[in-house]
Amino acid sequence: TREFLENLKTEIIKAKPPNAQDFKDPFVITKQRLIRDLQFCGINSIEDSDSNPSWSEGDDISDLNAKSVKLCYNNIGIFLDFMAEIFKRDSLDNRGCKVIASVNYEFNYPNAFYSSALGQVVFGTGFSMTGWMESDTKPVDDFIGIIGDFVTGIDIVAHELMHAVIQCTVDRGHGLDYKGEPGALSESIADVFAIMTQQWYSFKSDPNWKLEDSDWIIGKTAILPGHPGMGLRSLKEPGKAFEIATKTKVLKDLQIQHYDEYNDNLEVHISSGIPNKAFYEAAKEIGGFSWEKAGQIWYRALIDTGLDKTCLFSNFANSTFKEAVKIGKATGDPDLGKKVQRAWRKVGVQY
Ligand code: ASN
Ligand code: ZN
Repeated sequence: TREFLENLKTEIIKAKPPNAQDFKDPFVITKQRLIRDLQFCGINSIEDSDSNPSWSEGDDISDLNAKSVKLCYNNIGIFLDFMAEIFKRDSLDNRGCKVIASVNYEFNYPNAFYSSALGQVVFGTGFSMTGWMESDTKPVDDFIGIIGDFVTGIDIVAHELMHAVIQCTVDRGHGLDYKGEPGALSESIADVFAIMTQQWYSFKSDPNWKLEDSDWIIGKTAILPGHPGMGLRSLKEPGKAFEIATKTKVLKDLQIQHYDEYNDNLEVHISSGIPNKAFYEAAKEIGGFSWEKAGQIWYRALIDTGLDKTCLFSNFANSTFKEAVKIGKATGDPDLGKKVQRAWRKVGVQY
């Protein structure tokens, strides 16, 4: 059933972000170091941000009774550290820009987003009221009881920040069109760097961590405890992340994983399963940690190959192939191009 996403979309539209002009503190690109200024918007709305405390790096957080701010701050930090250490990237724009985020946006807002108009990321609590109440594990009538907490997950925070990176990089600040294949690519690239951030952080926290230990799941924390479902999306098995029977309906992950099933009318988070699965297959085929070779290939394809806003799966696949051949030559791995090509073929993308 598509009802789940239809419902979710309706909710998102109801809770849509304010216009850029409404925002009192516009995004400023600075040449400063990695500074993560977070605005704590309370649970009401972004418009209230003036009257709420904001928090800057170096401030004492011990007396700040805002778990969400702290979580958000730490997760942004992990993403920036990952980009710096693994891709030598200096913040989102590679010029050390500030990152602005708002947490606890609106009331029960069941999503997170990056707004290019606002130049910031925004996170909702879903229905868990993170930092305010215990998670709701009551039986569910509909999806309202299921979705929770968008700031706890490193992967969710990384996904939203990656949208900003894509925006800065593709088509001289235009980013990828948010529909059809470029839209699905935007969603997929955000997921790919999100899963790598999550995996890299697992490895940093436990040197015995292996790639086989990864579940390849995005958005575990967005499913409230007590409900079935691994998370919002699976790069390993797109379409299998969740299936939740409520009293009246079955809510199901609808992602597709083969180009045979693709059409331009599919919602971008559904068709992103195709390039997501291609990345999973490439990482598995290449071996090692995902960020060592597969991730480098995807990163170079994103920043170095002059992608434009209408980029199709086949264009991006071709870019990854060319980068793989280059990296393969440089690292004495002559089959790297073929491995990447095989991954795209598995999901039905030819170039
Ligand atoms: N969390 C979603 C995303 O970043 C928000 C949306 O669908 N606009 O893709
Ligand atoms: Zn996204």
